[in-house]
Amino acid sequence: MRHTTVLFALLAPVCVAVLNVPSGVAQEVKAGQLTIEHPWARPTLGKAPNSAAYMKITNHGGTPDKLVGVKSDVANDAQMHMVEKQREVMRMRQVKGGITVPAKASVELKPGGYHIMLLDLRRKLSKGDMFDMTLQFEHQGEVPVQVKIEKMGGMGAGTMKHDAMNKGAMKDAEGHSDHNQGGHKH
Ligand SMILES: [Cu+2]
Repeated sequence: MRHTTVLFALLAPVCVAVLNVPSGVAQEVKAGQLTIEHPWARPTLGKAPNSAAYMKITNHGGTPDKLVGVKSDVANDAQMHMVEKQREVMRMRQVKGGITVPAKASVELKPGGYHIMLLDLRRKLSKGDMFDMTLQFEHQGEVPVQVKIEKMGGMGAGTMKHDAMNKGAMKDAEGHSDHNQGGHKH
């Protein structure tokens, strides 16, 4: 896939330039055949230990890629999560094996669906601030993005019982209820 390498080389400087846009401008990061749009996370309430990050990932290429990992200095652990309906209750679970972005398609991480759970935060997340996050894709490799901390609009999370998790699935159930309530209170 020689042309892909060349394309990436051409896009790399653009990527750096995009990362330097002033805060307040919606972020869009290009990396190879992928575009990452509007990475954002919820501010923490009080001493809430966790938060969640969202974004839209578009794959312009002819082959699928997969988000297989996430890292950020802002949290001791970052996991991919999915919200799903089980017996009329919305629950979330960790996504094992990654989130596939099909060829010529987009996957949106948004409240009520896929999200990146930021666990055991090292600092408070305040509205208007930004932090760095590194996305790890199966084919594209590492893609750094800057995540803007924003309050969520009316996106329907009020219908969700996000804290009703499978017992023992994770050690952060408390934090999840904070994360959940954050969506309701805003
Ligand atoms: Cu979650």
